[in-house]
Amino acid sequence: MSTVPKGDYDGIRAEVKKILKRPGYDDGSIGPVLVRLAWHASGTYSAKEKNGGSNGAGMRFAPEASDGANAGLEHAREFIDPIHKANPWISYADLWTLAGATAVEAMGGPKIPWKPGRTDFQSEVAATEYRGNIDNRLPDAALGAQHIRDIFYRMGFNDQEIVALSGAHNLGRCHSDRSGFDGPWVVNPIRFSNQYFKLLLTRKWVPRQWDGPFQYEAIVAGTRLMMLPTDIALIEDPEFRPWVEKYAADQQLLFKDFAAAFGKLLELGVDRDGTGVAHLVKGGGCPFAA
Ligand code: CCH
Repeated sequence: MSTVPKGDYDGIRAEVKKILKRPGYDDGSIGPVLVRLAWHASGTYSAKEKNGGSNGAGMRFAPEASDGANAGLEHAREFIDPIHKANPWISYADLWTLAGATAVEAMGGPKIPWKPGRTDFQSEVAATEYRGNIDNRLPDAALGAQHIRDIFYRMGFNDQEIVALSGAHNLGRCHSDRSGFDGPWVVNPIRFSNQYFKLLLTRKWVPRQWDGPFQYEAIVAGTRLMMLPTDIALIEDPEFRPWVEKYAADQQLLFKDFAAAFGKLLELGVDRDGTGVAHLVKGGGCPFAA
């Protein structure tokens, strides 16, 4: 791991790219789990309550770290930690979001707009005091379209953005020891493309007969692929489905819309001052904040 000059974010991108390949781990890349880390760090945001989001990197502490929805993300945080050790000038909150953005790009996806300036909570007390209760803010894969809307509308996304963001399930896989679900969505899960949308529309997805949680499956090119109930909701819902069809037909459109929506996700709750710093001092006075 190399040390790069303070403020050299392209240098950090290069460091992230260096560690993505990992033979023996999942499908040979830690890229997908880094994308999930960036998403779960950001996806706690509430536009109404104006709390949650990536600023602060609260997932370093309980209760966020031990939230069941974040099971497995300790691996992502460990994978990325050596970059922070070598470059302690970057905040964890910036590093996690930049790593997710970089991973998408390195796996063949679009360039994600990303800006630095996030700061880190210094302690669990600071995180709790500043954030308030942000439990149960992430989606439950066993539920349907109404739940997806409740979760993503809370963050300020619309139906089109929800479907575009779901395109991230072109990457990675479910792990029975993390979420309980099992398997990848596409045949090559370390390459970003619109395959996920194509497969949603063209395969016959049937309930998997197994002891695990309810999920769908289809055998494609000899590989058992999966869909979550929330994935299938995207083709069953009359407002979501046209977007699935558009993205299945037009990968360029997906790349453009995914970049915009993922970039927006990483910015949620990041309020910078005139110098570009997103402070964690609410009203200028929280004694616990960074
Ligand atoms: Fe997701 N996702 N996700 N997801 N997700 C899982 C894995 C990944 C839901 C559930 C799950 C987004 C939206 C949703 C990724 C990116 C995004 C898993 C398996 C579940 C369950 C976890 C495990 O077992 O390891 C649900 C529900 C929703 C919405 O309703 C969005 C939005 C994004 C990013 C933009 C990525 C990447 C993975 C693969 C992680 C890995 O380790 O391979």
